[in-house]
Order: sequence, then C-alpha cells, then structure tokens
Amino acid sequence: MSSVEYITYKGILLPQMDYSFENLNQMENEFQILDDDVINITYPKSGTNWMSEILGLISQKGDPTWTHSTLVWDRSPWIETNGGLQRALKNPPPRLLNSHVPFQLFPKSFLQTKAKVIYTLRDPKDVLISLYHFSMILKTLKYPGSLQEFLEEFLSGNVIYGSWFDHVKGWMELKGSPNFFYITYEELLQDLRGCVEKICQFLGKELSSQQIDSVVEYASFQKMKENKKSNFSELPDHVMDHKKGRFMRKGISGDWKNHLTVAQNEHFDRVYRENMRGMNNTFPWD
Ligand code: PPS
Repeated sequence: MSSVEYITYKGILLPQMDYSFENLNQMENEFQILDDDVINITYPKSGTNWMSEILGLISQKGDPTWTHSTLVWDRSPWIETNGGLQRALKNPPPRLLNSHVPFQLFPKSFLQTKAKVIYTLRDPKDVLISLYHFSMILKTLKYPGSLQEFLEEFLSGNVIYGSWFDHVKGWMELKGSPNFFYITYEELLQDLRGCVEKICQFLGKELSSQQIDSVVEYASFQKMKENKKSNFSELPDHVMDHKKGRFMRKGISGDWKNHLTVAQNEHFDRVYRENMRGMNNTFPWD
C-alpha cells in the first residue's frame, strides 16, 4: 500500500524522511542542552503543539506576534529531526525545544544542566486514534491499515517513537526532580488557565492576569486552528495530504469511544494494566 520507509535507531522506529542515524547520534551524544532551555517532551499526538503554543506565548508574555509569524518547528524545533537539530543550534537562547524521543535517547548533556522539562501525557487510547488519523494524512508515516491492525502495532510499540508505555515509564522516572514538570492533555482541556498558571510558576515567569488571559485565548483550539504557523497548513503537499484531513482534527478527550469496539477497549485495558503495573501514578484516564 505504501512505499514509506522507517529507520530503526536503537530499537526505535522513525520515519526515514528528515531523520538519519548521523543526526540522531549527534543529538544524543554531542548536542548541548543549555541551562535556560525549556524542553517540551511528549509521546506523539499528546499535545506537543498545544504545549509549544502555550510556551511560546508565555515567553512573549501573551503577545501572539511571534507565534503568528514564525512556524512552530522554527520556534521550538524537534531536535531529533535533521532540520530541527540545525535550527536548534541556530536559535538564540533562551531556547524552546521539542522532542518525542524516549528518555534513553535524549541528549546525554541534559543531565548536567538545569534545563526545564515539561512532559505532557494524554490518554493513550486518544493518542492511538489521533495517530491513526494522522498516519493517513502525513506522508512520512506508513499507511496504518485497519484500526485493528494499528491497535496491535501501537500496543506492541511497533510504531514511530516506540512504545507509549516505555516512553511514559522512562520520562516519569524524573518525577520529583526540580527541573521536571508533568501535566496531562486532559488537565489542559479542563482548566487551561489553571495549567498556564502552574506552568508559569514552574518556569519562574511572572505574568499579569491579562497576559495570562491572552495566553489562554491564543492557545485555544479555535485560535490555533486559525494560526497558519501552528496548524500545519504550510506543510507542503508532498509531506501532508491536506485534502484528506487536518492536523487540528478534533481536540477533545474520549474520541476513542467513537472508534474502539468493546472487545478492542477491553484488550487495550488488559495490555495497559500489564504494562503499567508497579507505576505509582494515577492519571485522569485511569
Ligand atoms: S504531533 O504531530 O505528535 O506533534 O501532534 P501533537 O501536537 O502532539 O498532538 C496533536 C493533537 O493535539 C490536538 N490539539 C489540541 N487540542 C486541544 N486544544 C488545542 N489548542 C490543541 N492543539 C492541538 C490536535 O487536534 C490533535 O488531537 P486530535 O485528537 O487528533 O484532534
């Protein structure tokens, strides 16, 4: 069905387009994380671009000029991609960086810094559905097949960036360290203002009430959907099939209920329980 190729870097599948062993090795072993970097970490489809918009707006005290004039991957480059790493090397500090890589592949230099990490998680069933739809429109991703087939690949970690379970377990090991903050997509949906306040507190940013209102306004689903620099509409047609769907798809929680059968849901729950055993965290979807 599709001629898209993936590479496997240290057991992790990644699209061949815009990823290379050389770049990944440079990111992991040579790239210097700086003390004032703010790093947005997520498993794909967990709210990366939403958090990126929030962080971009916070950095500008709510002024949307920057987020409306500079593409999201230039504002906060994904350091594991070829283009993203080069961009990160050029951006002046304090930098915003994005990454989907599991903890074990993240730049080794990070552990010697005070750089701040924000880890955003989302109900993995919604991640599955969002990734399934995205795989049909982003041409760098393999055609996902049926939802049943894709569900099996997702649960066994045979998808880009590897297993959701391993990603969460790896990054959540940092819980409790002063430069690590985690939040869920569901909390952002429920109380965006409260979350923005908490993020500001973590970053040591003092914004006025009006400035926070502005962050909340411009990070809303509707405003981001209209923002050409954040809604992926500027991705060329050979990378994204704009006729088949949109990056800003639904922006809700619980969409999995519209897609998974009772049997698929029960199967997901069983695999989830087996994989998350021993993790002492409770998430909104548990
Ligand atoms: S990616 O491709 O991995 O970087 O995608 P990511 O940004 O992590 O996740 C995309 C999903 O986030 C939704 N989204 C939002 N939801 C609510 N509010 C805002 N402002 C917002 N911005 C992005 C986007 O619609 C994708 O979810 P689905 O479920 O597909 O709609």
